Amino acid sequence: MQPLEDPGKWEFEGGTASYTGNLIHDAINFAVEKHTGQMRKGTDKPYIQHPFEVMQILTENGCSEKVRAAGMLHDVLEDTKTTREEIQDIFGNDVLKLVTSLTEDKSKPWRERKQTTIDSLDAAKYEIKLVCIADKLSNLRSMAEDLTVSGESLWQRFNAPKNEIEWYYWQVLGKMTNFKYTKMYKECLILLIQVFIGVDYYYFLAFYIFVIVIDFFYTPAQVEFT
Ligand SMILES: [Mn+2]
Repeated sequence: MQPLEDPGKWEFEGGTASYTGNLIHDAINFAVEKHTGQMRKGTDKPYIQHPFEVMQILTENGCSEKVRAAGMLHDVLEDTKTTREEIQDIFGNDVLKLVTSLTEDKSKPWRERKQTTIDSLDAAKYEIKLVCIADKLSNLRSMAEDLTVSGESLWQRFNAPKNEIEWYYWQVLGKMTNFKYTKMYKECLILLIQVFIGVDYYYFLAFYIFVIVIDFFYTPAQVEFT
């Protein structure tokens, strides 16, 4: 972490946030400023809760400062008027590259956009994949929460039907198998099953323990060759 010194003001369109010279502090201030007034789709929750959650997930999973900053900033290019130059000036090229890779082209139709994202994950750097999993986990947590509040009407808020969203999430998770031992990957898997297949976490856990117990006691029968 760099020291908190050289306080000043950023000057960008519509914003006057203080900057500190510290990557994480600046990413927080920048994202808060840029997402001001935005709400999460179909809810009364401030949008900024989502980037905060993504950054928090990345912190819990031991990610570097640059990855955490990219998590905080991952939606500014897609959902606000932020320019690439602004990000480059304040956060440098590495963070810009991460944020750009996580930005979808919203002028394209939903299915095409998602297919592009899925295909890009094959060659994506691991830092990009980390932010991508954290983003999906944050979204899945919201879906699970909203499902208990709004029930199936939740799906009307999305730009695609439920089965298409399910397809997209399974495809993305399928590209993340090299992270299958991380906490966030496991939580994604549990929530995918809970949200789309409707099997509650506790049933899933009971089943998981059952499999482990069976695996522990099961010894294959001796095969004799004569
Ligand atoms: Mn996001």
